[in-house]
Amino acid sequence: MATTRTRISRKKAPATRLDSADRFAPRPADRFTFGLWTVGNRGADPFGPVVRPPQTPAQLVEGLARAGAYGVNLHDNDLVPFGASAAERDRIVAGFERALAEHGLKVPMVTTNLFSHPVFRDGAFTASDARVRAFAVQKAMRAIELGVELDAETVVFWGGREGVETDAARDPRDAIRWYRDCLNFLCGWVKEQGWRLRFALEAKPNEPRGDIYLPTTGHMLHFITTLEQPDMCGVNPEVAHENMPGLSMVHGVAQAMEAGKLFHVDLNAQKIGRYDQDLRFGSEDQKGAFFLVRLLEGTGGYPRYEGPRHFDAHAYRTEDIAGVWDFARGCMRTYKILAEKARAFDADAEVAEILEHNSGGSVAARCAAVLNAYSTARAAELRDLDLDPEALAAIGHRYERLDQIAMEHLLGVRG
Ligand code: GLT
Ligand code: MN
Ligand code: MN
Repeated sequence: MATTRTRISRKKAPATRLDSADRFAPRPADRFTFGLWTVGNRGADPFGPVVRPPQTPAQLVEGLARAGAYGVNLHDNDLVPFGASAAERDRIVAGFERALAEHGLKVPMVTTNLFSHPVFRDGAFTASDARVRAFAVQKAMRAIELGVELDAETVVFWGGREGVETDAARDPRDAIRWYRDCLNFLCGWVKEQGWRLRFALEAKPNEPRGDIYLPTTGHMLHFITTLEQPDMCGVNPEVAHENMPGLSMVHGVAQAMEAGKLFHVDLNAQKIGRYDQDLRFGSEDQKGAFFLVRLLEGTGGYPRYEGPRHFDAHAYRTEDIAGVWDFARGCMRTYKILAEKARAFDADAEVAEILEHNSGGSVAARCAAVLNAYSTARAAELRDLDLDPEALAAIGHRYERLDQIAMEHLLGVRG
């Protein structure tokens, strides 16, 4: 009986009818994207096999368009099986392009699977054997050509196998140098072709390797400054990857934005300290998700992030195919709900008043101006400033109140 009711209510909840009146309904203009590997995830985990039937790339494109997404991203082998002949590849890509055109979906990002095939079990760009590194670069070149064919703007590099279980394997400085050499090679090649592509490097601290090189967005940001074409390269931070080791996604993304390096973003959810869960966006740590959306939308200041909002997540293993689309709609709706909450929070007069209280008034403005850039005169002026640490220390900052206001916006009782 319960099953029947569920089935009936699913049929009776026509996404289209509800959505037309629903301000949180995802629309292509929101620029939401998913990977073929996300909505195509079949629920296998290290302890059990797949639980959902396969969906073809064309079915996934159709489902995403119906759900209101803007685009679909892919690994080379999400679309073209490893080892396919050139003719087979061309046939598959042509069919996929027809599906994209029919449903009006874009492919803003492509990436290379440099982690599944056993050839990469000692790494791809950082493998000790240069033949493996050369094969990895070859494979990335073919994936980039596919991206160019599909009109992608961004190429993501997630080095899932770039790491070790034991540092007896190699000197990590060799790994970092080989990583750099491979990226320099690919940047040089892309530049020579005249393609306007950008590379987005995605960090992860561990899993599947015991330790992955360049484990955080911060590590990646520095590594990029050592490349031959640093302007071509930015980062692709992922919520789960920053949260696994207990770091703040908001701070990693903010650092990337401030450096002009947020080229892509992987949205999902994660409980701190666990394996990479890739949960529905906003389904854990709603406050973290709220401040992340606020940052991306720019409601608290600074320019908005204009790239696609990509969800690198998948449905719970409990779900059937209908549940996969519940999952996808959930990611997008939660993003839009949080964007509305962020706008309300930043338009809240009491928020503005508390932030103003903490900025310290006219003497503080003078201090900020002095600190803005060093000069001999400013150093002298700074020395003469009459600052009373005891008086400053006595000021309460009202963050309990401010955070409670954020909570009340989030919980839907304010704004
Ligand atoms: C893989 C990984 C993701 C990366 C994808 C891009 S593949 O699913 O867990 O975080 O973004 O290679
Ligand atoms: Mn990711
Ligand atoms: Mn992940």
